[in-house]
Amino acid sequence: MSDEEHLEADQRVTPPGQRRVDELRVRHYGPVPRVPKPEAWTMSFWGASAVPGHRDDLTFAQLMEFPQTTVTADFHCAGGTTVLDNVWGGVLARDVIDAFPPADEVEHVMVYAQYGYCATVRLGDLASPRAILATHHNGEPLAPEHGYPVRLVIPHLYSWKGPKWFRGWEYLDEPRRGFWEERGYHFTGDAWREERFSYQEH
Ligand SMILES: Nc1nc2c(c(=O)[nH]1)N[C@H]1C(S)=C(S)[C@@H](COP(=O)(O)O)O[C@H]1N2
Ligand SMILES: [Mo]
Repeated sequence: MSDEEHLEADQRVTPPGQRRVDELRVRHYGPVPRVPKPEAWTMSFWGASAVPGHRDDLTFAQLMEFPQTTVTADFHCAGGTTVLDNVWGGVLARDVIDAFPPADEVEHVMVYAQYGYCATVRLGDLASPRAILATHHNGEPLAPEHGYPVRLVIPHLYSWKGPKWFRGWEYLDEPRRGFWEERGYHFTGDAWREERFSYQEH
């Protein structure tokens, strides 16, 4: 539940430089994967794991066995649009981190989608209490173009940090830039600090 939901829309605070729109727009690079059977969808967790060299695989059905929850959150695209009060249903990313923990020194994670899209996130952002591997949006399963069967949402970061068609993550021992971070976008991407572009890092 977002803290501000009880306020009228015109009293709500949104991150600097954002304008409100009523609905999610479809925004992504490349094609929408065809997913005939979500049972066949797999996710992998590897890299600098707590158990060196360990790789974990999870099927969609196994992800569904984690505790299910909802997170109500505003959604901020770095292009400047915000959609208020999305209800995301799914599994908290921190529960998956607890099941497949990183090595102690890990600070960054590369999150992957189908077809190679990836985004860098700080482990602390991925483990934050409202970061969710979402299978549902406003009570319905995700539409194909919005990430079916599962996408990551980290509400306080710009939404490019949340891959649709989520395929897993890699714990990094050295920081590395993902798809947009390599193309001029900010390494950490906190919407409340307006961290849009890589030139702001210096
Ligand atoms: N796999 C994948 N996920 C992605 C992207 C992408 O290009 N590929 N774009 C990101 C960006 S920039 C935004 S704004 C949101 C858009 O989500 P929506 O299409 O559900 O509105 O998805 C994010 N996740
Ligand atoms: Mo975006």
